[in-house]
Amino acid sequence: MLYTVKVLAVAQASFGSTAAPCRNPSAAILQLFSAMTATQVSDLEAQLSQLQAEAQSAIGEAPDLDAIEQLRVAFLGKKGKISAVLGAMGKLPAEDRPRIGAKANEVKDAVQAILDRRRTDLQADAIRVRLEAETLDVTAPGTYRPLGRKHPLASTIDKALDIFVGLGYTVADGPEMETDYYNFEALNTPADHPARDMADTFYLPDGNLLRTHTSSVQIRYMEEHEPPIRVVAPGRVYRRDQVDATHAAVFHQIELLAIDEGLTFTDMKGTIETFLGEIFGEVEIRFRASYFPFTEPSAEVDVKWKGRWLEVLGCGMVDPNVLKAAGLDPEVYSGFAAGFGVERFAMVLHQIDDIRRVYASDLRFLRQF
Ligand code: 2NL
Repeated sequence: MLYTVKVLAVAQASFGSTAAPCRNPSAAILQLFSAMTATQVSDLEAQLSQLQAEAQSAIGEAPDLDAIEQLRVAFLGKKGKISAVLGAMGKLPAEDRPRIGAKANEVKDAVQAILDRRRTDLQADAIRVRLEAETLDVTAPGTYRPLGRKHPLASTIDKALDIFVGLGYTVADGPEMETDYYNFEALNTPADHPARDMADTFYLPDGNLLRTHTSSVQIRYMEEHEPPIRVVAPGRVYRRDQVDATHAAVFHQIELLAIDEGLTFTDMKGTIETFLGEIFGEVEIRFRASYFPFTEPSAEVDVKWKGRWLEVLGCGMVDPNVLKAAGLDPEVYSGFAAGFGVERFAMVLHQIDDIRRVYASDLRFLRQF
């Protein structure tokens, strides 16, 4: 390095002394080199050895991989110390070139080897430090996390939906705040029907209401989908009931709806028998004639449970007026629907005596499921 600077200074001085601008500066430098004495050549050799020693101690002290890289650039880089010497090689007297060149390459290889060794050592150190820092005590006691479980309402909903999905139904949901149209009007429930009484429904100041069943979801579904329709709608519903052991103001319902050409009451019976058989096991079932504004004919279904008839579900053939409201021709399409309360199912299945228990979030109760 030092040497190069010296030579350039001489070269510049020599150009400066020439009156005309020099057209071929490298020729001028060459001339200067060829005039070099034996002392200057051995000087160069000494400088190369000096460079190697310098690299050896600097690299040996390099604290990290970044420092190694900086040293690599400083010694071996394109603009590094050794390149500076190699670059000047062509300007040496021809007889000295091979020797100095060989020496320069020797130094270069030596420095590269020193760098590689130090880099490997530093990497090994880094791995050792990390391994020590990340040592895992496999004998340490674990962190206790209590195992959660499904709420009986959630597991009842899941079980019912699994069965209907197995029968080819699609699960749908919709808003809990509804318009009068989707909750009543489209379901053949006229304005003077008792279900629309202020005493049964939570009306909101803007004229909307809290849905009293999930049928509204199915009306919305019919607006968006062409038959054949197989849809099941689970969700929270609201009624202005006096809360007691068997009534809550907020409870959960699952409704199903099937619309197609040629669906009959027999299709409905088969579907409901299959579903109840899956949920309750092999139980006796009976259909009793009933009334709902949105179905005709309508029925209520009881299961023989622990020796007694228990009402569990309402159903019927979709009323032609409901089909018409959904834009379907009742001469072409028919369908059946059914609805049941999830709490009631859960209470029957798990022998829960009071509906309020399933909302109380009392772990002593919930842990049993
Ligand atoms: C019950 C009885 C029922 C329906 C719900 C329904 C829905 C549409 C059209 C016709 Cl979109 N019907 N749903 C039909 C019969 C009974 O629920 O006791 N629910 C708790």
